[in-house]
Amino acid sequence: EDGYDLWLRYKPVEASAKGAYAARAAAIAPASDTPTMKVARAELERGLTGLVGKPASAAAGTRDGVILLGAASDPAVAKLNLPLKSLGEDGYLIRTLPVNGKATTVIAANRDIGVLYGVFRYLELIQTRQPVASLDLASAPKVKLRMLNHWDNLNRTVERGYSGQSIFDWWKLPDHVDPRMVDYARANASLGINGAVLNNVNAKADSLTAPFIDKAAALADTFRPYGIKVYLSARFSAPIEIGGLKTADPLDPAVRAFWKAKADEIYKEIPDFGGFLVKANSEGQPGPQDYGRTHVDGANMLAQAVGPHGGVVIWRAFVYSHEQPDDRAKQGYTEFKAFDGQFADNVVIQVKNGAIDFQPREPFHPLFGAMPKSNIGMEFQITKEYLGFATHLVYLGPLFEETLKADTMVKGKGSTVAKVVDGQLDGRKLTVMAGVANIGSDRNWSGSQFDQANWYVFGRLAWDPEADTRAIARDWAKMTFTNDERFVKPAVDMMMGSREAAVDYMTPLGLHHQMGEGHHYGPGPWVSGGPRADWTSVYYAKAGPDGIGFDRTPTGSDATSQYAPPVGACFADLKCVDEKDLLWFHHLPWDYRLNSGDTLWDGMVKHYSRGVSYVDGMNRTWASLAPYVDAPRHAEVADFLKIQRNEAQWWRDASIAWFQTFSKRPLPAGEKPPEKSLEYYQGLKFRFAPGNGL
Ligand code: BDP
Repeated sequence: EDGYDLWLRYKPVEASAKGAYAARAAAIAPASDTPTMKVARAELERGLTGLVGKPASAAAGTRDGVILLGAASDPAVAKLNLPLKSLGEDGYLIRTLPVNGKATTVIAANRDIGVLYGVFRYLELIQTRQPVASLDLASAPKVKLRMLNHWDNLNRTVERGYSGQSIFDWWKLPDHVDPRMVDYARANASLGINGAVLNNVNAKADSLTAPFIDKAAALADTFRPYGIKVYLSARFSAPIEIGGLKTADPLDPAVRAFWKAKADEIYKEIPDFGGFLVKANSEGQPGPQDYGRTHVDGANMLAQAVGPHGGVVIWRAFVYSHEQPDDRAKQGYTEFKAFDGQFADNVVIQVKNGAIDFQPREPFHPLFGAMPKSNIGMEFQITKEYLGFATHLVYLGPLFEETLKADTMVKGKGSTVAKVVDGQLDGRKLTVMAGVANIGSDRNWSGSQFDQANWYVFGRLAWDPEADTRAIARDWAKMTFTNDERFVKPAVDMMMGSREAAVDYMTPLGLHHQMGEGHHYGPGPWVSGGPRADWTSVYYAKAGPDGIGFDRTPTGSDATSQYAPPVGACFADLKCVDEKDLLWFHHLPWDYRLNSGDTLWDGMVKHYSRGVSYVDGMNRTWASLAPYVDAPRHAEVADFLKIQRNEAQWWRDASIAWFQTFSKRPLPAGEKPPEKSLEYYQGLKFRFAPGNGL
């Protein structure tokens, strides 16, 4: 196996359990023949054939063990009077009931797509060896738009991509659609993902020209039966670059006409086009501020163009100004908060989970909960730009869950980020959860076997932001490897601690942005200079003889005041702030006492070492799991864990060597000195690292 089949392997169930499943899944009765019902039926047949044996075709009620697939409007389902209403557009119900006295399983939904989601769930039940003899379950997604954002360039390079080339082959499209596109759609549909932005947020206007629209349309046609809409990142200056205009000013009538005509042109080719994703006035991208206009002017202009077609505009809040303010972490909030209530109904503001940039750990972004009159979407990064790329085993479930469970307190206790994102808190309907994809042309899709789990957990959380990420990891491990508990338990334990380990060996105790320059590979706590202070490591660590950490309390940048008062006050208070966020919010002396009784310096060193030890433990665990995993996948993971072990050590040693020049303290007893000199680590260059600009 090479990982291509992801969690949809459908390997045979053990002989002892097979009979019971086969009896319940002996035949399939699709209630209609729409494109989505066809793929639902095909998936069920494929899954059952692999798991328990090829099912027959039979109408419901003619024999025991028929699985009836249908939407509310299909007569075979309608006459069963099932409680489908509360399932909404995408939910499903799976129920065992007698039809003409014959044991039947119904997978029903309001729309065909819900039936497909139900089919995947049914297969998952068998894949994870749960009973199916007497089912009564229903599930509906809490978030409306569950999207992947591909940072894929039109030349097939992928920004921050660690798994090969872009899977979108613009050269051969639209005449040839790679069969892989179907597997991509199946995998996403199995999680309920229903949107894909095809191109990088650092967009080229070319993606909006007629040939590229044709190509996107071919993908849209392929994805449609799987319920996946395509979206495009729109370059704000496209009216100049491809429209022959002199300006992209959103209040200019010719510019507005350009976007309206462009939207009309796209919808002619792709009638269910999702809409535009926009990165504006951020990191050099063009935007409305270039013309003295605002985010509202820009977003609402585009919203007006796609609105009549049912499209949305997803406008990113990842902005920080060119004026280089005192604290980059404050910029998103500063630029957006005041606009609450002014964005059009079909605009969503997409906010990264934290206020800086997808660091191994960040406190939740202060915009969550701060704009109740706007649609606020979540942007997570699945690709591990700051968490060791594809070769570090880091399960992101706990990172996502930590953010989603964080309490904004804006409406009292329990005002979690999850409730902002799923719209519950402010009664919002247009909700978004986006993940920056880790998918590429590698056979294993995600660059490593375990990075598939990050795609998987993102999708499951987009469906239910309050889901438990350990349970999700268990499902994933069972489907991807084996149900043998002797594998599942240790593998999942290892996954669950892996993110904390990365935090420990990279940026413990609230440190952040300490990585290598440009490519972001490896440690670079000494990075300084360059065009912007807030692209350097020294700006964020603020290490000096007096101590370390970024003071974001009222005595410092006062970023804490962007949170609801009880939250901000807690972050600013050394007695209340969680130690995991300590140096994010506080600048503290090297001999500050941690909860453990250690000094800050000693505690930091121990965290780095703890991270390295955890990776040692993962290496041992994985070695012991060899009997349960096929050789090729076991070997790949083992190789990567060795890389991770060496790089964790490198992170520890380089960081300690650097920070010791300020702390001027010895290492705590029993701690080994860095293997090499600071100059050695500082001298390392990585021309081969992805993203190095070669
Ligand atoms: C940062 C990446 C950069 C992206 C940017 C973004 O380093 O490549 O373009 O975020 O989100 O994480 O726009």
